[in-house]
Amino acid sequence: MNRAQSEALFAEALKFIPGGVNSPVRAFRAVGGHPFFVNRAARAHIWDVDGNEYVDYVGTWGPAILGHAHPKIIAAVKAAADHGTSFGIPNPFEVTMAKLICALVPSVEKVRMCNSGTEACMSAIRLARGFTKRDKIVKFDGCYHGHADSLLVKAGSGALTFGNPDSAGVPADFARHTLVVPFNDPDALRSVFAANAGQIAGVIIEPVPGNAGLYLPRPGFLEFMRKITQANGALLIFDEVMTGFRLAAGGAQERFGIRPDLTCFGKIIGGGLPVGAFGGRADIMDYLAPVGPVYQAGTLSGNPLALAAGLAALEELRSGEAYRKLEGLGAALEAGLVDAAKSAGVPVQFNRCGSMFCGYFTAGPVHNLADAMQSDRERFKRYFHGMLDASVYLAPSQFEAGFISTAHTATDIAKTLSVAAKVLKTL
Ligand code: KE4
Repeated sequence: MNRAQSEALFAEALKFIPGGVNSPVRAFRAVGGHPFFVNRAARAHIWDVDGNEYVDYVGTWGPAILGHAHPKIIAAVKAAADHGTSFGIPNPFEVTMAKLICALVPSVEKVRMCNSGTEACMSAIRLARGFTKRDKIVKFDGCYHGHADSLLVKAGSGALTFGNPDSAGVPADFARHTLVVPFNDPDALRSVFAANAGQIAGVIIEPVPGNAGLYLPRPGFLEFMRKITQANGALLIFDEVMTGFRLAAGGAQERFGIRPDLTCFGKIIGGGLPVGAFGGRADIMDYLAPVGPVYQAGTLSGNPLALAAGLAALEELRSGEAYRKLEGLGAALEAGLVDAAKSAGVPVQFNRCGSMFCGYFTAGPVHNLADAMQSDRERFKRYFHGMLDASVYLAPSQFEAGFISTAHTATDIAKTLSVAAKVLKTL
């Protein structure tokens, strides 16, 4: 596949941007080779600057749940842009968005908009500490909550991909307040609460972790977390930046019937524009400035273009048809890939939750980070490039999730399965 113009752009990018990318996971470091450059996207397809077309299963890491350049999102952004791009003064979209998030996610009584998932998680942690007057936070190894200092401890996503789950530059003094336990391990959670009685402000979790590939909570694990946090006066924080409005209209918490104290959002609620949000119990949210003592702010928070795009996306998703379609497409992809791997004699553990999925090159089940680390990454590399050269773009790391959109067609799925059947045989 000719990617000469991408190569030229990458050579130029390397001169002016660290690693040639504005976010590390894009650099293809985990799979080898160089990233391609995209200048157009529509529905479930992307085109690179050399004119190559790909079926896209990254979906800009989650926001493109309706596919790319959805007409209603484009129209909403264009209409909003005609009236200005930012005011720094309250605008009506902020009220509409806040009301809609509260309507779709019952645990959210009040919500604050910000500009990224990182900001949302960082602010939720600060709020939990301010509300409980405690310092310690519990997170799970392999879960990624953005790149705020206190959360870059045994983190997933790019941090895990590059083998430095504990980033340089985070003072030990910060990291020591972050306690890390394995996902799906109630005993470890019980021990950490026993050893830190009265000191834990909150537990933050991706209810369905999508930053070490994808694995699911074992039955009862999330319920156990709800109980043990309640019993210890700690807050339960669901990081639904990825799962929010994707796994159900009310996110993973609707799917699993859990009511967290705080929830973090991002991605889908910006329709592809920069966005984040965090919300939850009103008594906790009212600890935020200007009402309460916990400071949090943002020049572009509640930006009219991002909210116009996000509102168009959420209104489209509310129809309910979207989730049935996503489940159907996900089930078809799963069944086909499992069959293809079996016929090729390649051990693959395929995990899926709705329209999020990951195929691990390992025979064993994958329920946590340790299991995920068993995957044969050399095989994944060959699989990734085999699929890419056949015009199917998967996440460029074994430790990322794949995303299906409502714009994926049966033809896209059939093509993906036919390509996978061939590529798996070459591994
Ligand atoms: P952002 O700051 O990238 O908007 O969101 C951080 C974040 C927080 N919580 C969860 C569950 C997330 O998945 C993310 C970001 N996800 C990664 C993909 N695994 C973003 C891709 C990237 O870093 O370029």
